[in-house]
Amino acid sequence: MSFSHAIARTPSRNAGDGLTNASLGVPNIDLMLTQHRNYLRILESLGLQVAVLDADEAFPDSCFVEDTAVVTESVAVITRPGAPSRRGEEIAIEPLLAVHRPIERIVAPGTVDGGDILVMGEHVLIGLSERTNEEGAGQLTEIVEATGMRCTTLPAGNGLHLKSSINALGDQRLLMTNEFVDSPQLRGFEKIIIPDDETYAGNSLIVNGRVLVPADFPKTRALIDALGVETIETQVSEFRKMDGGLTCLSLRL
Ligand code: CIR
Repeated sequence: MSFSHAIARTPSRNAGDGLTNASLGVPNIDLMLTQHRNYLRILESLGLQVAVLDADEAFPDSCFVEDTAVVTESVAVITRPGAPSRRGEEIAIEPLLAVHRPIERIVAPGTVDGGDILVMGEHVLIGLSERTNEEGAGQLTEIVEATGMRCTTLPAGNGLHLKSSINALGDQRLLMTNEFVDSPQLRGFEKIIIPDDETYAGNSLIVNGRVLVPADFPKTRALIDALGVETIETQVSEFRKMDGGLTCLSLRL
């Protein structure tokens, strides 16, 4: 899938009040804003037109826009985020998506976080996690399969979301942490396994043929480089403190 647009949201000054299990300390908001600007510049350099929503202090996690929607070639599904404190973030996102795609939505009691959904070619992987429940996965499957795509549901693993640990490096190739190596649902995919001391780099992001890799994970970067795929390294340390990273900071379409 090649992308022409992205949607992002500036981190709010109270981003440190968001949800996290990371135990990496309080984020430095000025540094976070710099890292966010650098990230957006990279997306622009890859040919994407980026729409950036203003910060919203009512939602300290709202820079992690990826969780508010699932976008395929033919539909945008507005999610019902699994964390109650994040419900409502999707309201500002919907009009930006409606310009590009027909809108569908996940409804109660379903919950889905976009971070659990990996769209690769005609196939969508849906991770079941504390944020994405069976009901939400079922609703999403029905919506997406009605457009001719195929969905596979699997446990999201040890990360916050499925994409904390697994991301695409092409339509048939997955970058993943070791815990998924024997997943029956992932048979048939080429698997690039991240070293155990670099699991955070599972949250790398392919955009228009290049792979954004978080800074400070040289072994993962070298693995991807060795495939002949160009990597771009960028620092997201302050987002990591809030359990976020490269995929969460944008919706690509
Ligand atoms: C949360 O816990 O919801 C946020 N602090 C982090 C969300 C990260 N989103 C993502 O990986 N897609």
